[in-house]
Amino acid sequence: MGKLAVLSLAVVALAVFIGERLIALRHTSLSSRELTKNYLPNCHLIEGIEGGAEDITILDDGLAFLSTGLKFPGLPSYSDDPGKIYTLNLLDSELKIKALSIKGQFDKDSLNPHGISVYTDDKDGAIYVFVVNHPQGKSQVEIFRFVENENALQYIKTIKHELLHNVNDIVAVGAESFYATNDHYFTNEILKLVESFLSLPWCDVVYFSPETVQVVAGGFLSANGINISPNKRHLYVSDVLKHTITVMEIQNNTVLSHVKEVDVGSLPDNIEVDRESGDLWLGCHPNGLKFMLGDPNDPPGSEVIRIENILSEKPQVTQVYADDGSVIIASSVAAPYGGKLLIGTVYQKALICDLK
Ligand SMILES: [Ca+2]
Ligand SMILES: [Ca+2]
Repeated sequence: MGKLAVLSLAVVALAVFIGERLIALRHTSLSSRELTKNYLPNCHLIEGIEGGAEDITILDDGLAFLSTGLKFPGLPSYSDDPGKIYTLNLLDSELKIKALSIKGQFDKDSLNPHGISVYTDDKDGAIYVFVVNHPQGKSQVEIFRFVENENALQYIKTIKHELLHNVNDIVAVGAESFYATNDHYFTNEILKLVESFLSLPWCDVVYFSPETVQVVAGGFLSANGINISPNKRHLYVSDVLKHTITVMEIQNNTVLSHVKEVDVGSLPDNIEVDRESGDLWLGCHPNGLKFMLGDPNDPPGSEVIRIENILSEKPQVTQVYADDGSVIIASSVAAPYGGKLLIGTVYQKALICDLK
């Protein structure tokens, strides 16, 4: 075969490969999906949140923690201020956010908070707040103790580890231990794009404790959310590019067994779990292409999905809220409490609605 023929074949093969990838990515991003509005009653925007509340979690007594102001490579940022953690008391009719002050040797200006989780120590009632932080684009986990009477966070420690390289979300399982998800395998921005383009399932879940750090689950295209069942027996991991929630049973801290995957038909981000019913609440990106483009004239929408009876033969997957972006853009978390639903977004606003 002549050189020209070999070259022609190579070009054709490359064109076929790129064509196949583009079709696959259209499916992965649900890029042709249009949303029908499905609003909840009595929704209003949370005053003071303009630069996103990527993750939210709520204590048993109705006090919500909001991780706000994330700046993430490739995504818009509507605020130049450093990130902040706020509380919001859902039992207070005012529903006003309060910034948590940070005490101790912590560089507040570098706070770029992403996933959060709270852990209550049964022994003394101490509440620990775990925050994924990306100062200067790096990945680390900050552990604070919540000082309720001062609405403050007492800085305890920063955890860095080579396995915690692209941390997106965490779930705390002890005062110093947690599971974390990585949303990419590579740390180089160009290689991250290659990873996504090739749909490499190389993302993982890492268990961390002062004694052990190890990968405990893998095979994810991009693991963007994690949480635990109320009885602490099952872990849930969202794969935003596979549109699934993976359920794993915790045999012991570092041994997880795969139970199932539940398809949600949208790009799921963070997971909150209703303590009483065990239902999963997912902040989802209904159209991944619009999410990546972030065009304010054709904004990504928002979608909230609930999964009931996830361990049963037939989990019920229900859309609770859908918005084409005209109310809130790029929802990433939905946290229910006492008949209300708090919805946070990656880089824009936050909304509170009644559930009925
Ligand atoms: Ca979280
Ligand atoms: Ca996330």
